[in-house]
Amino acid sequence: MFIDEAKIRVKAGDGGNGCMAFRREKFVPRGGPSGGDGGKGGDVIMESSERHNTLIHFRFNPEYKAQRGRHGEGSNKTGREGVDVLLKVPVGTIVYDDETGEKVFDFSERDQRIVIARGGRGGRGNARFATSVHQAPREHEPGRPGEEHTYRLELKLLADVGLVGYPNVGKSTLISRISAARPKIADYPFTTLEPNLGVVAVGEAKDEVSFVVADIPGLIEGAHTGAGLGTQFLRHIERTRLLVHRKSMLRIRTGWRSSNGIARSRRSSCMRSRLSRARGSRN
Ligand SMILES: Nc1nc2c(ncn2[C@@H]2O[C@H](COP(=O)(O)OP(=O)(O)OP(=O)(O)O)[C@@H](O)[C@H]2O)c(=O)[nH]1
Ligand SMILES: [Mg+2]
Repeated sequence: MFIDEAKIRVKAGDGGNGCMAFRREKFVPRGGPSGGDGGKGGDVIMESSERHNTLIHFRFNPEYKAQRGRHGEGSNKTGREGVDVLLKVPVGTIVYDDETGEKVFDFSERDQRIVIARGGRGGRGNARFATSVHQAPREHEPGRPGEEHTYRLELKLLADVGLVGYPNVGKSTLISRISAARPKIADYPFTTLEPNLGVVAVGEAKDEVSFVVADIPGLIEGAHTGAGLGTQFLRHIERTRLLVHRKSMLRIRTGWRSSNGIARSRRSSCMRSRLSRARGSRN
């Protein structure tokens, strides 16, 4: 299943509280303040990775919480920092703040890393408040809360060339011939339900150049109003440098409705059932 949209809630760890303590030891009278600071809460970090192709793991698991920092302890012991949470996203993912709609980051290369929720700072323990004129401070701070956000993730495949055209014109056939991609090819419309990527290498091994081609589901008249599989897949070819529009000569001669020699009634019932299945798998 190809999932190209997801919504996630993230919560960074809260900071640990600062501690209030005084040193108490035999032969050390008035040992002084010794409350340690709280530890910092864990961050939620997002990193782009080439090993991931879809956002499906976020669809099934949309909430992430980093560990809180531990509280400070006596004997000037600082609390341990909370462990960070690392979320991997495919290259081409765009992160939007769900509340404001603002674009937060665009992962266009691999191994890019951002902090999407910052952990809270630990509170200071009472040892930090000691001064020459205030030698037994009882002040200590609570830890700060970690940031909490809801993000909308959108995946746009990064391809150099986009293949567009009516259903069944041979877009998938073309990508299967010029690259190692093996999409499903069949003699009926809407064979392709999710985008396919193929890498095309041109030239001799030494000065070989390669580019990525994207094959998307077919578009029909009225796609902008939801006909066929709609236009939601167009975002995958939004960033391409070139669009290749495939046309079927057969279709020009006979008209799209009676193309490929399939009887109109059989073809349209086959198309309807495929469309309803495709819509079902999308929801
Ligand atoms: N005659 C002829 N048939 C072709 C050519 N290219 C593809 N076909 C046939 O056309 C049919 C549809 O090919 P696909 O590659 O599945 O078409 P598509 O555009 O990807 O279709 P959708 O994914 O449904 O949008 C298949 O039966 C192919 O064998 C061509 O250049 N000439
Ligand atoms: Mg296809």
